[in-house]
Amino acid sequence: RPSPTVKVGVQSVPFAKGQPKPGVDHGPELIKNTGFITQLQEIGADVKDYGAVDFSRLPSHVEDNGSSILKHTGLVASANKLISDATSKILRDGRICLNLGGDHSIGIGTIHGASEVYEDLAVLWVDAHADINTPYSSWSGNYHGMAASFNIEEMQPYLGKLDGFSWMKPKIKAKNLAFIGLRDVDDLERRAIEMTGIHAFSTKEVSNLGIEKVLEIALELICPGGKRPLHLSFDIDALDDLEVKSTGTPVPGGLTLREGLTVVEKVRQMGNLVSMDLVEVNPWIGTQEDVKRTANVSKQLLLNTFGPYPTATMAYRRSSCSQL
Ligand code: NNH
Ligand code: MN
Ligand code: MN
Ligand code: MN
Repeated sequence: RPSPTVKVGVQSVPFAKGQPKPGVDHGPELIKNTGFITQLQEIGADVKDYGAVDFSRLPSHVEDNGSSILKHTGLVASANKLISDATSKILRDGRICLNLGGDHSIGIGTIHGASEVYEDLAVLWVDAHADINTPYSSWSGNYHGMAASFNIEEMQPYLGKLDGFSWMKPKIKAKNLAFIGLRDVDDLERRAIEMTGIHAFSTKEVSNLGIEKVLEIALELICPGGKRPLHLSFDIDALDDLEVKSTGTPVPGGLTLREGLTVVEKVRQMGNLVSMDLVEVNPWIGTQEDVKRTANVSKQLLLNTFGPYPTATMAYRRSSCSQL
């Protein structure tokens, strides 16, 4: 009965330069301080802490090209090369790689690293935003809003040649990526989604169909039969701004915590998860209460992703509801 031991490798990815707000590089520390690793170990998961991706040799500051609105291109590029290599290494150790961000620009490297090890990787991108801007379409110049496009094959013609990114070999096909939770998408991002045929489920689909159905459809589209390896990129702002306040760009009308938990539970059930990001947790935003709540929500998500017995199943077993 006990599910086979999950083997997880956790790495902190304290990178904040993909967006303007300081503090998101302290996300990993906040999430780790919830004690989720010990809690998972106590229920039988094999979790190894790999510490933080080593950014010590990154320059602390790189002058941006003054004629461009793009922010910290050089840093984002070199950080993601390190992230990609670190991710591949954990995967080659035979563990699921759990990346604690950091802002979502780290998805450039985590997905690249995972797709180097697992050909045919599918990506489930859970986010209020599509993060499919290009260096040309982005109005903000923030790389966390472009992370998806960097790994999508069909987006390559639109990215142009950027200094520092020549190491990237994008391998994700648009049809193998699905968005869930979208509700703040730029016009040019809509165009990119339509043009490439990426599967996109906004919060409207979630309320119309229900999260279970949306997941069933999305997962069957990107990894039919659960056969393709899966990367889950979970931006905490996918959840409603009432659930999560300590994040850089909260958006109202989002997923409830229960819906978020259903996402990770379904993914776990499918059994093909190879890597996961949990990003945009920023302990420098909000009140102490907000930070506590955001940390706790993050912990719940991780426990229900990797815990052999999700809290829901426990409650169900203990109750006398078996006749249902
Ligand atoms: N679409 C906007 C941009 O390109 C916002 C992205 N912000 C995010 N993404 N938080 O998850 O900058
Ligand atoms: Mn900082
Ligand atoms: Mn994002
Ligand atoms: Mn987002």
